[in-house]
Amino acid sequence: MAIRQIITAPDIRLKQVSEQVDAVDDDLRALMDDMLETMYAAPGVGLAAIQIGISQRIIVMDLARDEEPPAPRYFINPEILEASEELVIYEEGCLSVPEMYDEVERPNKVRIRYLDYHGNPQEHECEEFLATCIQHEMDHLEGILFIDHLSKLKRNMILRKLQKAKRGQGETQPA
Ligand code: GNR
Ligand code: NI
Repeated sequence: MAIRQIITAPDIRLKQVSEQVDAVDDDLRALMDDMLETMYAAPGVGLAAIQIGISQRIIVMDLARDEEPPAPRYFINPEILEASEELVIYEEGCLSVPEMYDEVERPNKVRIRYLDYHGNPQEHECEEFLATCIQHEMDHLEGILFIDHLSKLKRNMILRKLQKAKRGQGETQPA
């Protein structure tokens, strides 16, 4: 297992639409193990493969509290089958938008279909924070960040701050 580097905005790689996974094999499971290790180290509650530069429709997540045993979840090729009309607001953050937080409104319940760690199809009804997280991660698969749900003014303010922070670190990632 290995910790991979997380890409931060602004970076054109985060805007890619990720590709469907066609085989859940040992190579893919090794990648998901690395993603989970990277997410735990960050620390974060979810990670999409594109955040480590891999443009495939893979998500890992763990919403267990600190005092609870780990509860890793893996979602491959996830699809939303149904979303509630009822919306809910959570304060979101993103490992690719470091140290920036803001409120985003999304459906409070989503029914999803996906392949699990073993490649078996699953259907699950997600609500509340799990529903928000899965939608946040599925946005990454479409090249969308939570800041894309904010006003243009707020988004540009955040992107300017992140760009400035990158210049300070002397980073040269594609904008
Ligand atoms: O660690 C994370 N916390 C979080 C908080 C509120 C809503 C979504 C998230 S996901 C984020 C990790 C991340 O960037 N996943 O893509
Ligand atoms: Ni994110």
